[in-house]
Amino acid sequence: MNTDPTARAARAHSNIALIKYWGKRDSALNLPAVGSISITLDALYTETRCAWTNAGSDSATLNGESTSVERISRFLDLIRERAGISQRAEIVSHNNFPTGAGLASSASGFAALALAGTRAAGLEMSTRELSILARQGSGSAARSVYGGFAEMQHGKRVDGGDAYAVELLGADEWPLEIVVAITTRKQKTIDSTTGMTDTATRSDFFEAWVSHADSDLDAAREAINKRDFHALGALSERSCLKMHGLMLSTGDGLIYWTPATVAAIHEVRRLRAEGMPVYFTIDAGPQVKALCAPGWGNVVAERLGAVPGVETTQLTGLGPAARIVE
Ligand code: 2P0
Repeated sequence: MNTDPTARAARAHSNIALIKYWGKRDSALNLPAVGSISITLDALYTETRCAWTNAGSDSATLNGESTSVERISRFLDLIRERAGISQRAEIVSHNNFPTGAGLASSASGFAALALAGTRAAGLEMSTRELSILARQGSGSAARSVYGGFAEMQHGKRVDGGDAYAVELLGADEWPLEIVVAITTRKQKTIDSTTGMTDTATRSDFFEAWVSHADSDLDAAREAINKRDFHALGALSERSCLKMHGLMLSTGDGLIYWTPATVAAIHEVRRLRAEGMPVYFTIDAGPQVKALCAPGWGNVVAERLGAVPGVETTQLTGLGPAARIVE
């Protein structure tokens, strides 16, 4: 039970984008250049406790180890400003999955922090306001405020007031299964923020990426509304490959894949050729996520687990919205 009125803990789940976000229209406000559509994952989450204290500075631990507070403090400033407080925060956070390895730990992390931090400061925000706040911590965090299927809107306003996510479907309305194939637990060397900021100025393909994004979103929304698994799967693979093409065309080339990533891609296509309803997607990291029609996760996990270089697989369904746990 929570006995401290200035402390709250929240749990938020990671998400994976099926239609990808890559690129910003405003770095200071963290406004995305393109919208995105994601699914929230049940098995992967962050739990974060925030206590506002009279300490001289913010402090944070992640999985029991002290961590840099620079980005966290900038985010906490937004909550302090909104709540009219000047206290510092003590943040204790746990990820139940590898951090910074292409599994969207910043999405679940900033969504959990946004909820715990605002509630501990006595703020009751609408889900939309929370999504706008979480976005300023990390673009993908705007989506982790919701469960099931969420769409992040790029918005048009310069102040970002219309750049928030909305829920498209609840988790139980289309119970897809996802197999996460982990190929390495190492942290990536180029974080997403740096990578996507580079892309806008150092890829010849950026304008083409942005100009096709809305039609991909329209098609994916339609596939979700119709529960058309093959249409959504094909759009997801294509969005993933277009994003990685964009990354490869950035400067010297942002290459997040390893040989095991490529082997897993081919295995997913082999499974599909055998008649299984499965498609892949990959974020800014080497892990492969296989999107499976309901009931197919176990067999896909077994086959992906046997791919050389795949360390382990994890099967998950769609998860719930961010929520207070203490
Ligand atoms: C996504 N990714 O849509 C894309 C696909 C990774 C690849 O959003 O700079 O950590 O904090 O807004 O949210 C990862 O980027 O980047 C991401 P910032 P974020 O899920």
